Amino acid sequence: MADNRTFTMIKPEAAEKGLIGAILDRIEKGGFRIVAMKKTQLSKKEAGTFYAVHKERPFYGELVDYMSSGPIVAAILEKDNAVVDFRTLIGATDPSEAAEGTIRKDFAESKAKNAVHGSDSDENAEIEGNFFFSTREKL
Ligand code: 3AN
Repeated sequence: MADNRTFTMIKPEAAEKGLIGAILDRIEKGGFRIVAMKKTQLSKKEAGTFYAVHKERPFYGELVDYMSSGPIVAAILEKDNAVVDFRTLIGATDPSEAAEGTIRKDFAESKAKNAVHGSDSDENAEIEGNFFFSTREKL
C-alpha cells in the first residue's frame, strides 16, 4: 500500500449501536475514498493475529476478546497523507482526551471501546489491509 492509504475498522460496539453510516459519512466528508470495505466478524484467533503487535501489553486479552465479540466493518481508505490525517480525524485513543469534532470524541465509549481503529504507520496500513482484502478487492 502506498503512503496515500490507511486501514480502518469500525469496532463492535459502534457497529452494534448503528453508527456505521454516521462514521462512514465522517470518513467520506473527511476526504477519504473507500478503496475496499466489508462487514465481517473476527474469530478470537484472527483478532489475536491482527493485534499481535500488542501481545505484551496488559490489555491484549481484553482487546482480542472485545474485537472478536461482534461484527466489525473493515476498510482501506485513500487520501494524501492518509495515515496521519486519519488519526487526526478519529482523535486520541482515549475518547475523553480526543479533540472536539473527532470520531472518537463523538462516538466512542472508552479507551477499549473506542469506535474505530486507524493504522499507526504506512507499513502497518499495508499489513492490516492485506489481512482483510485480496488485490482483486481493492478498487
Ligand atoms: P490506537 O488505536 O489509538 O492506535 P493503541 O495502539 O495504543 O491505540 O492501542 C490499540 C488498541 O488497544 C486501541 N484501539 C484500544 O482499543 C486498545 N486499548 C488501548 N489502550 C487500552 C486500555 N488501556 N485498555 C483497553 N484497551 C486498550
